[in-house]
Order: sequence, then structure tokens, then C-alpha cells
Amino acid sequence: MLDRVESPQGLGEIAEKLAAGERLTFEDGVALFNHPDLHAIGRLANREREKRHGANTFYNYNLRLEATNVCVASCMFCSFARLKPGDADAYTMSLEQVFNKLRERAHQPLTEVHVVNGLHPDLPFSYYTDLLRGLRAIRPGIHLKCFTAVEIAFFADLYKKTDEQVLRELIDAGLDSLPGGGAEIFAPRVRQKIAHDKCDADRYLAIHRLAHGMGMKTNVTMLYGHIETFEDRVDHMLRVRALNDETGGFQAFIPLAFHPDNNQLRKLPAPSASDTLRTHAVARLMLDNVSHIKAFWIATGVDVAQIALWYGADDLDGTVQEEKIYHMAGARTPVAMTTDALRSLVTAAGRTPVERDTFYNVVNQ
Ligand code: V47
Repeated sequence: MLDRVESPQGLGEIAEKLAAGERLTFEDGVALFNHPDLHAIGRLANREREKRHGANTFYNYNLRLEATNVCVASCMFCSFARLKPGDADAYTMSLEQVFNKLRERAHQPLTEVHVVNGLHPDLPFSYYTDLLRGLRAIRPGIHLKCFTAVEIAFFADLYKKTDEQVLRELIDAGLDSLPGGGAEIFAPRVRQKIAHDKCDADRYLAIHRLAHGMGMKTNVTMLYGHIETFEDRVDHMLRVRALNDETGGFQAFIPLAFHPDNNQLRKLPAPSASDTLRTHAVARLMLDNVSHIKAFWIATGVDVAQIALWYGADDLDGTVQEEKIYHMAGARTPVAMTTDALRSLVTAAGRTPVERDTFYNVVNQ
């Protein structure tokens, strides 16, 4: 019998296109999701990963901060948000509390702070600019990756500014890049069901386009494993690819596995490990113009993240340390990992750990 890895049935045409450096189509992407041989798809994705990065696996020394979980949006998948300031478990940190989170880590060689917040209706815009200025004053060299495109759109509407003005004022206050959160699924049928009251796909992408035009690099995510179809996932990837053809500003794509606890979609099962591996692999194969595919270990689970390093992923995110969004949705991963633990898990997976900064410059080698 033929070795299915060497001669993956039905994948011959796709394998040939990849070998010739040709782009995969929407139909190819859907076929990859439907093909029974997960390992064959992983093998193809691994070739693309190794062409770009060899065995290198990137991680960073970062700190996640979520300054408030008060949020006017009612996304069905979210377990973190609280609608009103007085609701049980609703919190909004004072700026001093946020700054203390960074001051407490003075001994850590952090290179990045990643801030994601709820859409709080009552804070002044100065809360965010002062937040950036304060973090910058405490650690002048640190990279500030803060506020999703959804937050930028919300600020523009609430404070009556253009998206560009919001970005300009945040950049002037110290913003270095945008994280990829808020992308969810771009297809309107799904987005309207799971996230009907936040910015739509066109505006999300328009804000990233603007940010790229202003010289910023950004990331982009995809929330999978809920009510979307394989076609929706491929459509999502192709919208990312199309924008990156224009701008080249996306540096990492991050598939985020849906976590069902404590939210309105809690009756759905979490995506399986094989779905997670396949989704990272298909992303690597479809997104020929995005350098990095990140297996966010908090979302995939540590064990699956290790295997994903052979299924197209070359990055794990980082130490993280204060994660709430996944842990309130039932994640059983730790909330933090030391750089030693990250290095060991990469080495144990047979890959080479490389500490990076947010722009993938090598740190400490
Ligand atoms: O936008 C919320 C997702 C995102 C759930 O840019 C959920 O480097 C699963 O975007 N189950 C925030 N996912 C996190 C994020 C991120 C993470 C790591 C790295 C980067 C980066 C960005 O978390 C949200 C949403 O898509 N999310 N609730 C849930 N129940």
C-alpha cells in the first residue's frame, strides 16, 4: 500500500501547486479542511513552515493586562465581559493599579505589554492615552501592543473622532502595534450571530489597513470551533491574505480555539485537538504572505501547541502571566509560563526555541 504521507490521496494537485510556489484557492482551502488525512496536511504545512523558519520556534517575554472587563458588546462566545460597572465580577482598574502590575514585574526582562479591554462606555479617552504614557514612563524600552481594532472603532464612535485620529493620538501617546483580537469570523452570517454589536469585518480590516499605512505592524486572529463552517474559515483567511497583499502589515495569524464555559454558546463542544492542528496547518498553507502562524498555547493547550509546531505553527506567544479571557471561559492551561518552561516545551517537541521581540527580532541569543 502506498504511504499516505508520501502520496496523500487527493492532495496531489495541492502539493504540486505548493511545490511550484503557486497560491491555493478557496476550493483548495475547503478541500484541506475536508480531507481525511490530517497527517498529510500537517506534512505539507510543515514544509512551508520549515521553508520560512527551519526548526526555529518563536516566543516572547510578555505581560497581558486587561484593565477593564466592562463591555457594552454582547458577543455570544465571551465569558470575560460584564455589561455594567456594577455587575458581579465587573472590574475597572485605576491607572495606578495598571501601572503597579508593570512595576511588580520590574525584575523581569519583559519586551512587550499586550493590553486588551472590554468596551467601557464611561471612561474618558484620556484613560487610554494616560495608560500608554504611564506604561512607557515605567519601562521606556517596552513594546506597547494595545487595543484591538474593535476597541479603536469603539473609541472613534464614542469620542467622536475618526479611526485615523484615534490611532494617531494613541501612537503619539506611545502605542507601538495592534494585537489581532476582535477578528472572530469575518463572514457576516456568523459575525452577526455571535458578535452583532461590535465593528464589522470591513471596519476591522479598514482599521488594520490604516494602521499599516501609518507604519505599524499588526496581528490578526480567527475564532474557530463554534457555529462557523469550513468555508467561513477559508473566507476569513482569504480576506487576511488579500489585505496583506496590499499592505504587508500583518506579521502573525493566530487561530483561537473557542472555549465554551460560562458563555452563551456553552452547549457547544470545544474544538478537538485534530481540528486545532488542522486549522493551524491550513492557515500556514493558505496564508502564503503572512510570515508567522501562532499557536497561542493558552488557547490550544500546552500539549497541542507542542504538536502544532509540526503542523505549520512557528510561534507560541509568550509568558503572558495575567490572562483572564480564556480562563474565565474554562481554559485549563496555566495563566503564565516562565521562559524556561517555554524553551523546554519547544525543545521537547524537537524544535529550536528562539526568544523574539514583538517584531520577531531575536533577543538574548
Ligand atoms: O478577540 C474571547 C477571543 C480574543 C473567547 O495579537 C475567545 O498576538 C475562545 O486576540 N473562547 C482576545 N476565544 C485574545 C487575542 C490574542 C491572543 C493572543 C495573542 C494575540 C496577538 C491576540 O480572545 C478575542 C476573542 O476572539 N475570545 N472569548 C472564548 N470563549
